[in-house]
Amino acid sequence: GLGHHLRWEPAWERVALKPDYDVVIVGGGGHGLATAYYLAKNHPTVGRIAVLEKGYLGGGNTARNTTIVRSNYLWDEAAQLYEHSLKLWEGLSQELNMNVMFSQRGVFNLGHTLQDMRDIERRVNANALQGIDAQVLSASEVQQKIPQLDCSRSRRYPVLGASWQPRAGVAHHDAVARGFARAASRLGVDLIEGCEVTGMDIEGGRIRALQTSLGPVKAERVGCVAAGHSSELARMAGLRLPLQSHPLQAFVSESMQPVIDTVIMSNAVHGYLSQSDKGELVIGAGIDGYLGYGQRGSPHVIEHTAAAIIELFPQFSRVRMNRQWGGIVDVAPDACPIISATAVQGLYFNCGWGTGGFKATPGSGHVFADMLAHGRPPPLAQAFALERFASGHLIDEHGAAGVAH
Ligand code: FAD
Ligand code: PYC
Repeated sequence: GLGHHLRWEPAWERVALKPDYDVVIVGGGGHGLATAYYLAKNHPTVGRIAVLEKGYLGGGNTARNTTIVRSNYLWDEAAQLYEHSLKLWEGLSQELNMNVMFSQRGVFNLGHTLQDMRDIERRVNANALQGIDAQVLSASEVQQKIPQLDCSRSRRYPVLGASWQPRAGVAHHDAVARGFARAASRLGVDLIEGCEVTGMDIEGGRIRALQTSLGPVKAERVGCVAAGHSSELARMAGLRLPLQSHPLQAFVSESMQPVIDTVIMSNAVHGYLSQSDKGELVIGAGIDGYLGYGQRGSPHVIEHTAAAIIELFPQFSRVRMNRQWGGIVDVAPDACPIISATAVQGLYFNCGWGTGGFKATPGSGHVFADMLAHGRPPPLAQAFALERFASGHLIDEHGAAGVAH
C-alpha cells in the first residue's frame, strides 16, 4: 500500500562541499536555514551560499523545543523583532509552499500574585503601545476560556488573572526546518550535513577559511548560527561571548483526545503546556541551573515541572509521560539575542536566543540575511549588537522569557 511512496524525491539536494563560497552559514537549525533562504531570495547578488551542519538539518534545538510562538515582550526593541517574526509566521506556509502548521491558538501567561498581575498589566500596556495584540484577563475570564484549569481560590497559588495574546500559538518545528531547507536548496544554497566546523583561519584581522570535518573551505563572510555551541565557535576565532550554555528540558505525555486548545504558561508555579496535534501534552519549565552540553537534563527538574502542571491541572496527575529530552540553550545576561558583527572582519554571530528562539526563526533569518548581505545591521537588529554589553544598554527580557533562568 505504501509502494508509491518509494519514489519520493528528496526535499533538498544532497551536494558535496565545494572549496570556497561567498557566504558560509555555520549551523543548519531553523535560524541558519532561514538565514540562507532569505539571503538567497532577497539578496541574490551575494553569490554562492552554503550551510554547514555538524549533524542533520534541524536536529538541534529546532527539533527539541516546545514550539511556542508569541511576540508579547516588554521592551520596544525585543517586541518589534519578535512581532516582525510573528508577521512572517503568518504568511510562512504560503511563502515556503509547505504547511508549517502555524496554529494561532493563543498564549496565556498566568498571574498568581499581585506583583505578577502588576507585571502583566505593565507588559500588556507596553504591547498596546507597540501595536501588539495583548489583553489582561481576570480569573473568571481565564476560567471561562480554559475550563479545565483549576482556578479555585483554595489553591496554594490561586490564578488571579492572565495576559492573553490571541495571535500567538504553536507551529511544527520539523516542518519549519524542512520548509526553509527545501526552499533554500531550490534557490541554489548548498546544504551540507555531517560537516562540523572545527577551526577558523583568520589573517590580517579577517576571516579567510573554515576548517571542517570534511576539509577546509574558503569563505568571504561567515555567519555563525549555532545556538548552544556559539561560544565554542567564538573560541575558534579567539573571541569570548557573554553566553552561558544550559540544558533546557521538555517532555510529552501519552496521546489523548483533545483537552487543551491553547497554550498556558505560568511563571510562578513554573510550568507550561499545550497539546500537540498528535494528542500529547507538551510540557516544559525552566533551565537546568548548571552549565553543560549533555542534551538530557536532571530528574529533579522533571519532578518540579510535573508538580507545577498538576498544581494547575490536578486531573493530569493520572496521565502517563512518554518521552523526555533536553536541548542546549545559549543564555545571554539580558535574555536577549546577539545579532552582531565581531572584531574579526567578515565574521558575524546570531545567537543568544536562549530559551525563546523558535518563535524568532523567520524573523531572525530575515534580519541576519540582511546583515550578512550589507555588512551592517538592519534597524530591527541594531540594538542586539555585542556593544550593548560594553555600553550597558541591555534589554532585560527575563520577565517575558516565560522560562526561568
Ligand atoms: P539549533 O536548532 O540548535 O541549530 C544550531 C545548529 O548548529 C545545530 O543543528 C547544531 O548541530 C549546529 N552546530 C553547532 N556547532 C556546530 C559546528 N561546530 N559546526 C557545524 N554545525 C554546528 N523557543 C521558543 O520560542 N518557544 C518555545 O516553546 C521553546 N521551547 C524550547 C524548549 C526546549 C526544551 C528547548 C531546548 C528550547 C526551546 N526554545 C523555545 C528555544 C529554541 O529551541 C531555540 O532558541 C531555537 O530553536 C534556536 O534555533 P537555532 O536554529 O539557532 O538552533
Ligand atoms: O519563549 O515562549 C517561550 C518559551 C516557552 C517555552 C520555552 N520558551
